[in-house]
Amino acid sequence: MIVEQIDLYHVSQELVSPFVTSFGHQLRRQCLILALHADGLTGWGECVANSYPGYSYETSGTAWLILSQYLIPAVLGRALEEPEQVPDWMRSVRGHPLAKAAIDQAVWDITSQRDGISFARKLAQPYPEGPKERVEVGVSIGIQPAITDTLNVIENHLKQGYRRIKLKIRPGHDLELARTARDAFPDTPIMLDANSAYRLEDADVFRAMDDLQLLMIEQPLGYEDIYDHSRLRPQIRSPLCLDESIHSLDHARYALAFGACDIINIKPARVSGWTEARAVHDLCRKQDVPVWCGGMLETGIGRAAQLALASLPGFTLPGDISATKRYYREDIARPDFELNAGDSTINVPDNPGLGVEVDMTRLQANSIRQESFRAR
Ligand code: OSB
Ligand code: MG
Repeated sequence: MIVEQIDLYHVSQELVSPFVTSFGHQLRRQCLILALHADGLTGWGECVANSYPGYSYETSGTAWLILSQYLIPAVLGRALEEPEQVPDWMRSVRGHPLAKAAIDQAVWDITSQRDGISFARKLAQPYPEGPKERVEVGVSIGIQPAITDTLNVIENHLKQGYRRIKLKIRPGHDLELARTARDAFPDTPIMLDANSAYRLEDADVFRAMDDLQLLMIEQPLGYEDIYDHSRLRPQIRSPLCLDESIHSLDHARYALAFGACDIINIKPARVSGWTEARAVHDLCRKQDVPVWCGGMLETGIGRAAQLALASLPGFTLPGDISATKRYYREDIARPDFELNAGDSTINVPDNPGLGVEVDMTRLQANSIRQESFRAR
């Protein structure tokens, strides 16, 4: 199939509740939605870069520039057979994994539609067991005004059926929060995510959490660091998980070789897409390192693709993939994803491609910029 046209939409949506992390407050969420057209089919991708470069150096604005000037021209007019070809088409562009992942997702979607199978089935083709039908998920809770507010939010989500709780921390809002949450919910799997807010010299804070039975501590140190994490890890008993530091299969290899982590959070966008994410999964699986699928407050388009990734056999820990209603009142894709309350899982779509339908009216209504690019 020849890639004929790509449409870009810059979307801004209101979140159901503000999301506060060590790197900032978010009331609205921006992203880019990409539609790739070939042979009468449309593949969809989501670029999860937001308005502020707090998690990554990329923003929706830089991603628009990199996509429109470099990545889209590198893809338009080309003969697409399998999605595994596409990372090579984009390789001459350094960095910008979140921009690349939008194209990568769209080519996985369109080729699985062409093959008449779900994104998950196509991605899981190398594994004899195939994709899981439903995946375990948890909820990621932002920093609240007071610890008592956090306790209420946890309770509320446990009532909705979520079984694994992730709490965002930052210096000064960490040990007491973790202790109080552990005391209030003694049997709940609880983990913490620092989003790179600490330095190695802060190891005492994490050592003081050794007796809290935390599921893991995610990304305490620098967003590009691997070495200091390898020095922190032997000083603490909680399992250490890397998010921000893993930008590619090579970074995952370095982190495991250095002993920098026990667990990896795989966000497909952070590693340029699903082909690379699957390779990170394969590496970790070979070395018995558990992985889980992270989230970036995705719309239904991104969420469907997260579920496809999390359906692979090495994803043994609950992902940051919550029900649509936890993020958006009215999403741009249908149907909404819902939690199976009995076992804290979400079903993996099994119809061809992503298995969601984009609501064009809502997409247009939520877009602040839109442009189409055609092959010459
Ligand atoms: O660090 O995992 C993170 C959201 C935006 C940016 C970074 C992170 C997150 C989350 C939310 O934790 C996960 C989700 O529910 O999508
Ligand atoms: Mg994280």
